[in-house]
Amino acid sequence: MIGPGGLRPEDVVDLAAYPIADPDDPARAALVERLRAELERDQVCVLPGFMRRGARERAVAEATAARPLAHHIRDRRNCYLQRSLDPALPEDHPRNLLFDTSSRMIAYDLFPSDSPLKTLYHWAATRQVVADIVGAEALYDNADPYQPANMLCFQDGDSSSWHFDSGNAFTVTVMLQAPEAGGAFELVPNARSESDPNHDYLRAVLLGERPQDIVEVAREAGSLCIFRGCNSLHRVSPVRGDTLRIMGVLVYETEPGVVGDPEVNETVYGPRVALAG
Ligand SMILES: O=C(O)CCC(=O)C(=O)O
Ligand SMILES: [Fe+2]
Repeated sequence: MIGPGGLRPEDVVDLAAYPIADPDDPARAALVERLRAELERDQVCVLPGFMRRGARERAVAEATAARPLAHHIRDRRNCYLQRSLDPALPEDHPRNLLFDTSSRMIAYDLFPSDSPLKTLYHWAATRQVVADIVGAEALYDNADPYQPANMLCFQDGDSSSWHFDSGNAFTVTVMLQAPEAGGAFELVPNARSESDPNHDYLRAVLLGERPQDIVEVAREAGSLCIFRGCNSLHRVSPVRGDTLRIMGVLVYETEPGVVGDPEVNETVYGPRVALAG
C-alpha cells in the first residue's frame, strides 16, 4: 500500500542497475554472486548508485527537518565501544586506548513512515537480497521503536573513532548525502578473529603504525554498502565543511521480534528513551 506522497520501491532503488525485484532474474543471481564474493574477500561490498537521486534528496530533506531532534552522541571510547579504562592492563593496550567520537543520531521514530529510507528498509526484496549476499537463511526487520532504520549525521568536525560493531554480523548503510571533505569510511579487514583478539596488531593500527593496512571504502551519495564490522576495525574520519554527511543505517536481524537493550538505546538515542520507559 502506498499512502499519499508515498513512494514505490522502484522510485527508491535503481532497478535498471540493480535488478533485485525478481528472485528468478538471472541478472539478480549474477549480481548476488559477485557481491557475495566481494564481501567474503574484502569484508565489505559497495553498490554505487543504488538509491535514486529523487529518493535520496527526499531523505536528505527529512534528515534536515529532524536534525534538531537528533541525539548528539559524544564519547571517548575504545574500539570495543567501552568508556572505562582497565588499570590492570598496560596503558597502550587496545582496551585502554580511548578516542573521541561525535555524531548525531536520528532514530526511526523521528522521520516519516513513507520515507524513502523506510520504503527501502521494509521492502521484502531489499531484505532478501541482503540475506542472499551475507549468506543468511532469512532476515527479519528489527522490532525496536528506535533501531530499525536510522539516519546518522556528521557535521563539521564530527567523526566516528575506530571500533568493532557489536551484536550484528553485518551492517548495511546507504550514503544519503556525502560531505564536502573528510568523512571517509576506513576499514581494516579482519583485524581480529573469533579465535584471536590480536591485541598487539590492534594497538599498532590504533596508534597509527599500520596506515598501509587501512582500506578507504569509496562512498558516493546513493551508494549502498554491506560490511562485516564485527571483526573488521572501522572508523569515519573527521568531516569537513558545511554539508552534513548523512548515512542511512538499516538493521536486519536473523530472528523475528528483536528489540534493543534499553540502556544501550539510551546511549544511542538519548534520555527521551528512558522517559518513554
Ligand atoms: O557511517 C559509516 O560509514 C559507518 C558507520 C558505522 O560504523 C556503523 O554504522 O557501524
Ligand atoms: Fe560501526
